[in-house]
Amino acid sequence: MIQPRKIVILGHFGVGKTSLIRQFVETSFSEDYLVTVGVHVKKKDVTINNDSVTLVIWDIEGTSKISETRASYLLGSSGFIYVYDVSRPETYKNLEEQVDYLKNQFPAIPVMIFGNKCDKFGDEISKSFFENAPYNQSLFTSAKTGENVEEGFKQLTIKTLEKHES
Ligand SMILES: Nc1nc2c(ncn2[C@@H]2O[C@H](COP(=O)(O)OP(=O)(O)OP(=O)(O)O)[C@@H](O)[C@H]2O)c(=O)[nH]1
Ligand SMILES: [Mg+2]
Repeated sequence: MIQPRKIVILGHFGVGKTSLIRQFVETSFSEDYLVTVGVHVKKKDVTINNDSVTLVIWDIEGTSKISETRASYLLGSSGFIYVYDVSRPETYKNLEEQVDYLKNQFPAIPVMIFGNKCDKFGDEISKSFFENAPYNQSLFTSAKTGENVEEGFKQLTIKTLEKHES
């Protein structure tokens, strides 16, 4: 039996945390913005190499600083997803600092960075800008089209399995 994995989705307000989870768990998307207050927890089983792993996904309210997040939301996590919105610079201006904070506080826990709303890439928002440091570790996702959403959650699940095995 593989232990369930607690995954916490972090990032500024409105970057698409709830939408990414909805796309991943229910394969649906809505243009409406309903601010998350507090925390919502959803579960989904993923299959990795014929093994089923239950993800317990914590959808928390947006915050510009992780240090202001309640400690109880983060405790006991197996993985973190830090989400920014490629169309809103204020959501990635402090990205490095936020990811460093997580890595310092939780050195053993894998972190994935999602550059979300990648369906908006085009003339005004250029993908190549994000492919340069410090954003080059991001996976570009779209909760709207579903691009890389399942893939991203699966990559993180694999990382959590590697950590537990070592
Ligand atoms: N075009 C586009 N819009 C998106 C995408 N993801 C989310 N949105 C829209 O962005 C808005 C905010 O989405 P949410 O998922 O509620 O954002 P959130 O990060 O959960 O927000 P908080 O709970 O307030 O922190 C909504 O209007 C969504 O429809 C995406 O990938 N592409
Ligand atoms: Mg939300």
